[in-house]
Amino acid sequence: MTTTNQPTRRSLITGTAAAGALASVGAPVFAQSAEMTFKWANNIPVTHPSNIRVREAVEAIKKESNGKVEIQVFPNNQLGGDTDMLSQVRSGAIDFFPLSGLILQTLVPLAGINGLAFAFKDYQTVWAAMDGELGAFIRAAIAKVNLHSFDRILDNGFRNITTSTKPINTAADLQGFKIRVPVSPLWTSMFKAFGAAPTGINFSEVYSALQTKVVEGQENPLAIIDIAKLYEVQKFVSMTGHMWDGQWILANGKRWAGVPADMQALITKHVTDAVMKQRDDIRRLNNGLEAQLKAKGMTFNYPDVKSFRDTLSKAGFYKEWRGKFGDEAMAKLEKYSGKLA
Ligand code: X2X
Repeated sequence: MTTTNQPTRRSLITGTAAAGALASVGAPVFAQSAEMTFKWANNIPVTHPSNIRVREAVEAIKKESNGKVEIQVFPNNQLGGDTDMLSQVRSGAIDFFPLSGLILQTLVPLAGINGLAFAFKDYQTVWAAMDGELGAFIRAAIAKVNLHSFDRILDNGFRNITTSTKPINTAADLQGFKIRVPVSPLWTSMFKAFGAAPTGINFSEVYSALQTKVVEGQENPLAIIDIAKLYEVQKFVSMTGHMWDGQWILANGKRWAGVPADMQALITKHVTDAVMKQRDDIRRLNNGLEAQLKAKGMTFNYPDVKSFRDTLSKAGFYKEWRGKFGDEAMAKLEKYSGKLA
């Protein structure tokens, strides 16, 4: 089986052999010059803007540090799925790891708050909140578990539902629907409240879960649907835009604290620059992706979101999460989103 969004055995072996060959040529040079070597790992295919911009940042950091700071990037779940990588960044086995706040929620409950369904009406509101008071409040909670989080969050995007079986037009179409969600309490709760049958699966397993019909559908931004080639195993895109999701760039707290201040500043500068460019890339990608995905055989529909919001309200979804996040946090969110009920 060759899936495009995860390394096959063959590509892993070839990759290792290639790395070995390179190492025998290049390693002594790096070993002598790099004073600090870091591992950066993520869940996203190499062609995604997150990885393109990170590679640029890594180059710039290496150059401006005169080769002292070397960051190795392991994309596409090479080091394991998200829940695995979260353990690794905590233990120090990896140093930098971009992760959805909603998946981080298993460790930092508050980090899922931006995923409350239909909280953000547009990107302007998203960035005002996440670069403003709401984001600062979330990062303070992240710092408490000894993870450093860079100030600017990567865009993943507004999420839409795809299926192999039928378009989702109203919330009623989700009744009993077998859908993959990321491993996260808020995501599972949301789709249960819709009446669906959600299963928490790491992104590393999503393509094959869809291909083997373990689940009928999933939800993701258009950029992911395209870049991870989910159109090969899904037919319908229902533009629910039910939540906005981004990735906090996390660093192992102890390792980060040990990096000299000037090097911290250099890394932060280029990481921030990469994030701002990545946001712009995703915005531009989104504009052309519907036409591209249609050309690849997908059928689009634009549901009225009212039935989805009403279903969540009736199921007590907002009430439950208001209780869990607490009034202070909800006030920070609602400053941007308006009242959620
Ligand atoms: O796992 C997903 O669906 C993804 C790729 O969107 C996240 O990183 C949350």
